[in-house]
Amino acid sequence: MPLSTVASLGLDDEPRLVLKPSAQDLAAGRFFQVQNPATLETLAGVRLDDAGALDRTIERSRAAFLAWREVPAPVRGQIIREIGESFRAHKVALGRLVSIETGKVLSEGEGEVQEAIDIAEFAAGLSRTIGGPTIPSERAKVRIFEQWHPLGPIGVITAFNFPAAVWAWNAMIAAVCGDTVLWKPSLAAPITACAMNRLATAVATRHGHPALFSLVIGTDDQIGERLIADRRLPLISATGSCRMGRRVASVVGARLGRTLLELGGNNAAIVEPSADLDLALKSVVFAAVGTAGQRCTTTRRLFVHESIADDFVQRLVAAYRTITIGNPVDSGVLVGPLINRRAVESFDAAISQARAQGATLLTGGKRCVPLGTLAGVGGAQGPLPGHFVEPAILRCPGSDLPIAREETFAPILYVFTYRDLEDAIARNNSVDQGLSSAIFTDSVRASERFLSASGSDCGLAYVNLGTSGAEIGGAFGGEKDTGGGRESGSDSWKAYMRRQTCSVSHAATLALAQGIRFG
Ligand code: UN1
Repeated sequence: MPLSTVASLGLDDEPRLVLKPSAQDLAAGRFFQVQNPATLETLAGVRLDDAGALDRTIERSRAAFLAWREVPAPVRGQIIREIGESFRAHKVALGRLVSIETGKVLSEGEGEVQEAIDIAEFAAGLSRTIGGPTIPSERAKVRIFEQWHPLGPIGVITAFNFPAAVWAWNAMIAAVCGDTVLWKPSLAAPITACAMNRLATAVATRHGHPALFSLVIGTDDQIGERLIADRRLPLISATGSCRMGRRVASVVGARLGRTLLELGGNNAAIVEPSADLDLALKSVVFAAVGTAGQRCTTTRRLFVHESIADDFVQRLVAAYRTITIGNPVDSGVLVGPLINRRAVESFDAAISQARAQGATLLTGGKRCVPLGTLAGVGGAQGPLPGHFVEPAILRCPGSDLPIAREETFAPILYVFTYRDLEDAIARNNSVDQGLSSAIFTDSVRASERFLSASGSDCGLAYVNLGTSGAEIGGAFGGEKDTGGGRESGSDSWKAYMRRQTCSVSHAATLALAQGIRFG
């Protein structure tokens, strides 16, 4: 699936991309080859930045910030709204690019672009509403109020699995807040990053702000480490593994910078006997196998009440067997490939460990070679050489399985049974991560119990909806090892600004707070 299928994005003259990098450039680490994970075709070579380029980009972004912060927020909002319109105009091509680069099916690729459009609209609205409260002063003729100011150039590190939306959650909000944005995308999905950044930059440039958004592409050693250590970046927003988040937190923390972390999830769904089981089944299947299990919000653990477990699990297995695996751009395909060989190896290893720990493999769990549209040969069909696996369901004995405590970024669903809702909630909460959670029930009591202070301990809690597929309007993020950050909607904008508490007196004499008399 060549890049020419997304010609409308103008990537042909993107200076960072070459069709075929030379062997010397590859060996010297100047270029990196991006592969289509379904066909293994090389999509393009992407030029990597070195330390000097990073330094210049940060400097340019800092200088741009000094001008951008002076632009009134509602005017900034109009520019962001236009950027959203540009994403909308290119939605189909961008969605296709996300599909061919990350392996997610077309409708999910387009859905991700829709998230970027939505957050741009949200940000535009926000640009006329952000502000702080007025606080009663204990002194006469004194007014106390809070105001919010732009923070600076923001470093945004994203993962491969949402190469458009997660940047947009950060970038659109940061930009209306008056910040500039420096984006380090995953090396597994840098072409989508080039396309998104180009579209945003074209609009920003038309309005005289060519360095509002910048891109730095490189390895963690060359670029990532330098980026997080750089004091010119007051906030680093990072999405990825818990291991990566710990590193970011320690380096940025050591320089007393701010972090916004959105790390791993190990999300569970609870199916109560009172649930609408048809609805629960569909929701669990999408949340467990959508994006081939490569969302941080993927359902990885399922707790089914023992009274309905056998029947529900049987239906789940039957549903899995109807899932079409293939090239994600082909119609009818629901599950595409994993992102790379390493992901397949982690999938294999987790399945073997689960079995060694006593779980029974009910379906899937193997590598596979589906038929589909092949690389660059005009729609010819054949066996696809990419990183394909069959989504797995494992029935687990007892209440715990060590491997189920780990996040394996692949479509593996560990199924447990439970007797008491209290026990299911405790097990939902028993893992290190705390991103998303769901309960399926028609009982108000069960639902309220799940949502109460001693219920789910996750940042996201759903009732009669699966663990994935959040809308942009709410704050997105999770607790514990998920990192505690919140991005996207609600009041997440506060992370991208600095708060100033202002006290103003128009009294003729000095009055000190706390009743202090002095002289
Ligand atoms: C991610 O997997 O990093 O809630 C983000 C969801 C999507 C975002 C997932 N809106 O599944």
